[in-house]
Amino acid sequence: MKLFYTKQSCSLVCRIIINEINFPCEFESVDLRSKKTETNMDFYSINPKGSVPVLQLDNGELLTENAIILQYLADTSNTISLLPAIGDFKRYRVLEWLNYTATEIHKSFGPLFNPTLSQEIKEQIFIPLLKNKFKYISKHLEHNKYLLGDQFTLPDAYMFVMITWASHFNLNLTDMTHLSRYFNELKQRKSIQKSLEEES
Ligand SMILES: N[C@@H](CCC(=O)N[C@@H](CS)C(=O)NCC(=O)O)C(=O)O
Repeated sequence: MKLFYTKQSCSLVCRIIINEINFPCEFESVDLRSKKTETNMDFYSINPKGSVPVLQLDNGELLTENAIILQYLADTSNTISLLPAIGDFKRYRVLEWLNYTATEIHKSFGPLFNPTLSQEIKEQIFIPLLKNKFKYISKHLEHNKYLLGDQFTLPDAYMFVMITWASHFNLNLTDMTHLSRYFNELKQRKSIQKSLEEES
């Protein structure tokens, strides 16, 4: 198995889960500007969408879309603590948070990465929108250690990476005490520390 990744991007979420389940995996970096991989392959030939993450399975199959790769990893390794099995309603609660993180949080960062938008527009429109979403999450975390209560599950890895992005855009979250507590605890997690070291 091989993960095509870019340092500090959303592919870090897949690396965290790979480390969480201790799956043997190779890693090949991708330069998202030139769309070339570390071994000089044209990245579009691997993923015509041009985005990381991509998981290459041992049979050559290429799987894209972060939230789907995460489900594949949890299901294939049978790690029901990360994603409960089919038949357990809790599975849909995990997927509910996973989808929210991918579609509402991750995608809301899009305009902040856009170099054609002025800093003023980012600060007046897009940063407050994201901050409101983080406020909702912080409130949820007031009575929950993780997004799903006492159990670390797939969306926690995703949310961790999203919170690391916030600091790159001067999105000050320090007044959100429950979110800060959650982030600081996640930073201590072995799989997260290992992943951060591997991408430092
Ligand atoms: N829908 C994709 C989006 C992934 C995505 O946004 N990847 C970013 C890095 S975080 C990327 O590769 N951007 C470069 C591009 O799309 O050209 C997913 O959920 O996996």
